[in-house]
Formats: sequence, C-alpha cells, structure tokens
Amino acid sequence: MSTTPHRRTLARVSIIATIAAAAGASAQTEYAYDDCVSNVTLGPPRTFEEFGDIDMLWGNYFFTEEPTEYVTRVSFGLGRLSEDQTIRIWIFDDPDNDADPTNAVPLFSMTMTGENLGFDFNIADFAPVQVSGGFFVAIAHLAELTYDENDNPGYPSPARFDPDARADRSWFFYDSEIPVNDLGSSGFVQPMNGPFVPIQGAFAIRATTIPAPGPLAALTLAATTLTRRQRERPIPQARMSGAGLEPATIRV
Ligand SMILES: [Ca+2]
Ligand SMILES: [Ca+2]
Repeated sequence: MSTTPHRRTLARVSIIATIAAAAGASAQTEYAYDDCVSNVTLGPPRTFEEFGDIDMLWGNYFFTEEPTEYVTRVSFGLGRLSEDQTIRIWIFDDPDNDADPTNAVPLFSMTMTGENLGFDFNIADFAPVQVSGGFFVAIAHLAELTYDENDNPGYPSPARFDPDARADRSWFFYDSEIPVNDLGSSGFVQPMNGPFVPIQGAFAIRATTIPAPGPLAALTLAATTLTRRQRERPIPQARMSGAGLEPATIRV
C-alpha cells in the first residue's frame, strides 16, 4: 500500500517540527551575573524632585560565546514600580564590543506589565533577536515622582540587583526621556562600579540565546519582523510565584 500525498505532507510537517524543537532545546545559553539572591533595589534620590518623573534604563552587558547568537528570552527581577507598572525590555548590540554600552545600537524592544516578584523573575519570550559579540539587555521604567502624607517627595526603586556579583557589566541611565539611540548622552550614566554607587552589584537581568533559529522559528522571525513595523507587540503576563525580601534600597 502506497502512502497518500496527504500523509506524506503530514509526515514532512512532523519532521520539521521535531527538528525545530530539537534545535531550540539543544543549545540554549543563559547569560547571568546574579546568583538568584538579588536583595538590593535602586531608584532615583528624592533630590531629583525638581526634575519630576525620572525615566530609568538599567541593564547588563554580555558577550556571546559564539560569533552570532539569537536572544529569545529576557528574565528579570524588579523592585517597587510606579503605579503605572509598564516596563520596556530593550536589546542593544554594541558595535565595538568594548563592554561599554554607551554607544550600543537598539535592536529590539517590547512593553509588558512588570511585577515586583521578590527574588523571582519576570519572563519575556519573543522571536529571535540576532546579536554578535558584546550586547546589552536592559529594562526601562518611568519612576514617577510621588509625595507621602507629609508632602515628602519620593520615587520607586525598580532596579533589582545582586550586591555579591561583579559590578562592571551593569549600567544604568537616568533622564527625563532616555535617548535610546545615544545612551551615552543620557543625563546621568553610571556603571554599577562607578564612583556614585554606594552598593555595587549586578542587575537581576538574564538573557537566553540559541545559536540559530530552527526552521519554524525562522519563519516566525520573518513574520514578526513584518508585524513589528506596524505595532509594538506586548507580552501580556508576567509570571508570578512566591514573594521576596527587600532588605535594602539605594538611591543614586
Ligand atoms: Ca556587538
Ligand atoms: Ca561600546
């Protein structure tokens, strides 16, 4: 008995799906500096009151192990957010691969609603984003100026970090609006080992990469690239579990 054309088509689809799944699972790399205990959060000092709301962007600089890889997931811990919990995830490529992201070029961004999950991570999955050598993965959030019952100004502290981790690969930026096409021109720029940082450390931000998208992912990437020109693609949910400790907050 011969196989019908219909069955041959189904078999081919099944094989492609299997190959794509195997390629996706076989060689994921997760880049991280934190050790899962990121117990300090960072936000603007109240002396910034005269500037009003502060746009923040903070991130980790990584080097790909292979010449080219594809970021498919960003995981990140958060501290206290503004009442508007919108955060934006950014991926930049650094053209000169010098561990300094101030001249990095934005490749991708998406918004979602973030949550302070303590030591747990918010997770964003998206179509593969190609990076080479040095790349910078960052979170942005508008730190809203508020006043307490005694009329004292204050800001949330959304950037969560691990004080035990290397500090030279984590950077943060403040401005009234972060100039993402020229990060170095931000009003305030600091690496986390900089002179204005009283507690040093690495942000709880991780990137997961694959060496190359599988055939199905490549199709998705092509479709996504077309879609992204028309609209932003928010991922609706931040995954939530557990609750964390908040023993320290710094204001820089
Ligand atoms: Ca690069
Ligand atoms: Ca650079």
